[in-house]
Amino acid sequence: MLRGVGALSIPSLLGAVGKTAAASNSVPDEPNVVPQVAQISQSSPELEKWVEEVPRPGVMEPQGTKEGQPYYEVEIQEVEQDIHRDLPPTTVWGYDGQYPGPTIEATRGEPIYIRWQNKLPDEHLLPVDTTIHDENVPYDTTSSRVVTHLHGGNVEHESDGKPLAWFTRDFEETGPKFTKKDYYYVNDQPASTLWYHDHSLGITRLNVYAGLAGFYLLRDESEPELDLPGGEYEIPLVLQDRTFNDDGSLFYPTGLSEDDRAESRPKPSIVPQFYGDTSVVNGKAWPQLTVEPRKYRFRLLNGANSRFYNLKLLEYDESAGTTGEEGPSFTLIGNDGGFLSEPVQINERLQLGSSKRADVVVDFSDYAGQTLLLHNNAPALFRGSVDDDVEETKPLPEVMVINIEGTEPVEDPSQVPSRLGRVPEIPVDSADHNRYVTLVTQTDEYDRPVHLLGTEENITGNHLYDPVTETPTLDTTEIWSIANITGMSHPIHLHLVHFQVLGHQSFSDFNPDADTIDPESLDPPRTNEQGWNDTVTVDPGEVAHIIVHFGEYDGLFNDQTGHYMWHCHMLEHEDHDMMRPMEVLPDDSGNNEEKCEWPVDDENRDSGGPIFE
Ligand SMILES: [Cu+2]
Repeated sequence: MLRGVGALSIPSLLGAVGKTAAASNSVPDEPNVVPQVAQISQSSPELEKWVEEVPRPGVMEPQGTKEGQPYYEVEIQEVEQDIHRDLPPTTVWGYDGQYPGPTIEATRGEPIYIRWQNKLPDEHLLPVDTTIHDENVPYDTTSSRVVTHLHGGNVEHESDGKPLAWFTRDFEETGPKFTKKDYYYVNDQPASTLWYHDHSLGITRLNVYAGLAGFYLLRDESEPELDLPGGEYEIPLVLQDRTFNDDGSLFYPTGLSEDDRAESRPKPSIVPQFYGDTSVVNGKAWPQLTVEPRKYRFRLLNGANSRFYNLKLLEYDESAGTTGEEGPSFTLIGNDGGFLSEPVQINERLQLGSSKRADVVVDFSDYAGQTLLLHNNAPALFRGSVDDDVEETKPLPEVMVINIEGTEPVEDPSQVPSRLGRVPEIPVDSADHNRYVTLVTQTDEYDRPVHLLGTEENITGNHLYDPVTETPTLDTTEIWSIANITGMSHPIHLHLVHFQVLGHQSFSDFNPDADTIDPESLDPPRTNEQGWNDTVTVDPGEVAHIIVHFGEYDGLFNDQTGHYMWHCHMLEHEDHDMMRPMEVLPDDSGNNEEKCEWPVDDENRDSGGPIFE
């Protein structure tokens, strides 16, 4: 399944870009396309592995009702939490004081309200680079800025939790796109594994790393009829990587330690990517999971800043620390946007870029009394293949150990039905618009690599504050051809919508001038790209083609217009500066001046008032 750049070298890639882009633009002479693994000397203290059980996040309870619907208040707090037995308590940021935050259990067809409340102290927990969007971000607010995005939420733009809708403690100061305190989640989309996390402009990587993430499980009333493993046999697992200081505090770099240009760079400075050396699952370092010999449903989420996971269960000798035969396979029943139409057994590896979810069932009934390792073979700085030099690329092979109790299978009434969700195919010939966008690397004013998103007209990339270029119209269908002309893979996320992956092809085979995309000519979607996705991983040297309908489709999803975002979900990239607005226009007239105001109005931003009504 995995494909690398292979014989296609970066220079030939750029040659291809030059050819196709010649009419409209040119590629810089020496773009910084060769990625660096961040040279960071810090390592975590020695922690004994597999000594503590993986925690299960609690479930959030509503405080009352609003407009007859459940109403939640969630305080974002700084707290101390035990991440590992051998570490002093770690100061983290948590929703309701918990890292990860408590799970929100929602039901399709039942809207809820949430007031996210900032109760953070004055100082940020981690080193803040104040040069990121410094013309548009106040770095001198009296508390850290937060805003909570519901990832995968088909929600109104006022409740999307977009980066410019940030607010400080007790809503004292608000960003230019802040419009309301009580977010409204309509829950009119297929049952799925959503998650909520911080999305504040310029500091998303730090706020999420500090702990601001949690699950949002949207369920369908008919879901129990599927007889999937449920209750204590259904476990959400957020996979993350962290590095710790000896005193238990979270380590996050202030810059690249082996950077010969460090003198001319801001201090602290954002790093191009960050990879922690310790596996943390549901807020526990190096945890173990104890299960019965039966089927379990896992809601897997890659909640790491930059790291890719490429997962498989292997038999494991815990005392020797060695792996053996393959363990049970994952049966994929859903991904980002809900159930697949039918289950798929993953025989290779399950790949998850940052923010991707996989809803899987694993049958442990043949493994009573055994130990398994959740094994990851994705190198850090993932380039779509797993044969990179191991030393250079800081892999994190050991994610979590699973101990299966007992000596023989236990009674298990659960099943994996052959039919799951409804995924009506969006026909390629229904597309109203083909959009060609690019992923590129440039250098910023401090000579640091900066990743950007470009368009057919400006292939070398736009910055966040450049005028909006992605303006789909409600109730139309678009094909986005996403070309990666950088040296690494990027998980590309669209807010608001779920799309279907048409397939992938080599950049050199791609003709942006063609009138249509022939799916037959593409490499088919990867196993975990079937069904509804909100994030697609695009490997270097390839083009990923997705088809997306804006608005309700065949009775699924709901109509929304307004200002949203699309971006790379490697958090260091989305902060700097691989994020762009996406404006969903209400109709074909294009008459949307009120809602299309971008860049933002300085006067209104200074006064903290909303300009986006
Ligand atoms: Cu990226």
